[in-house]
Amino acid sequence: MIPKYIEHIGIAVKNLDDSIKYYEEILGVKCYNIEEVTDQKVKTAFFKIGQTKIELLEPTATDSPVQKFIDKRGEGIHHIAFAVDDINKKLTYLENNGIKLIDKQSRKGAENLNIGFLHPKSTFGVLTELCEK
Ligand code: CMX
Repeated sequence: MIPKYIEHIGIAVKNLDDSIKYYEEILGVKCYNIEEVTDQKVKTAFFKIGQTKIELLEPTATDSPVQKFIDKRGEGIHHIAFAVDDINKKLTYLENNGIKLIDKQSRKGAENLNIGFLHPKSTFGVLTELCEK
């Protein structure tokens, strides 16, 4: 199960507009997509840095997983996402190797990718996402 590259890094923020301003005006990277993922209760903003994206995540509901994260830990790195092929095969492989899955089967995520999350309790504290184009 070799990840191809880091697809994106997800960052939990309280306010998308304020954080976009920092990325655009201070770091100088352009936001190329803003998308609400209703299923995940987040509004996202994407930036490309080389092959890897930064995904800013603003919660859209009090019961959003990102709101829960911010309440508990504050703003900051929320997850890391690896690009893979054959995502469902990879999820099965991981489960067979004792990794706790949040998603047993892939589902549609932002940017129309097939995604699946691994539980941070089995990945040394890092919420991990697999993504397939
Ligand atoms: N990174 C690392 N650890 C995390 C975490 C994160 N992002 N989110 C929660 N945890 C830890 C908590 O700190 C807690 O640890 P302790 O028990 O030691 O305190 C434990 O995991 C359980 O956390 P919780 O706050 O009780 O939250 P839940 O169990 O309700 O949910 C999780 C945690 C990861 C299962 C849930 O957030 C989830 O299913 N996430 C996947 C979906 C998601 O995050 N969607 C938003 C992004 C979508 C997108 O990218 O488009």
